[in-house]
Amino acid sequence: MTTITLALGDITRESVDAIVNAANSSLLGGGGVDGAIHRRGGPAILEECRKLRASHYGKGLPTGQAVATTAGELDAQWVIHTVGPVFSESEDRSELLASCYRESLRVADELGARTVAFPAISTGVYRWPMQDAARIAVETVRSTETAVEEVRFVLFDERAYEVFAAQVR
Ligand code: AR6
Repeated sequence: MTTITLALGDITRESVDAIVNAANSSLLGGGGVDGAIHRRGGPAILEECRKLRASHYGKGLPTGQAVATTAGELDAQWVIHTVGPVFSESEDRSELLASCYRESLRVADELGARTVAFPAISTGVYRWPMQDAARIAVETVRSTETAVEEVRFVLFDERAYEVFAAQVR
């Protein structure tokens, strides 16, 4: 049974087994959550991302997939990098966003992670409307079979927190 909890603030301050990163296919860093995780986690994470690029993802990590690295100096054992879809008005990419949550939990299970913190994937640079993103996130976690005991959604501002809180209630 997975419990969903919510937190307000910076995901890089969380103490969990695994922190999920809203990355891009390059796996080589960026802005938003991705930038914050690499800044606070230190160079070990980027180093492992580079190795993963070279060994497995020459063309980049495909959208909707997830892969783990060390968490460097973060208070976690692993960072699970997943690539959310860019929001589109003309094409329904919900399945790809759901896949990010499912695949991240699958990787968490492989690692043996019991507590996992997620940001609101795709709701920043990738422009996914918060309410729809929250619905997909919560529905997907609730319908995924996993040994993860706690999924903690870490929301960066109060509005996002309220939107997720309304979904969880
Ligand atoms: N802790 C928790 N949430 C955060 C933090 C933080 N430290 N910083 C931002 N957010 P985004 P995306 C929220 O843009 O939309 C990067 O450049 C933010 O308010 O980080 O999936 C990558 O390299 C928003 O609600 O990720 C990709 O190129 C949510 O996290 C691209 O952005 C996601 O915003 C991915 O875009």
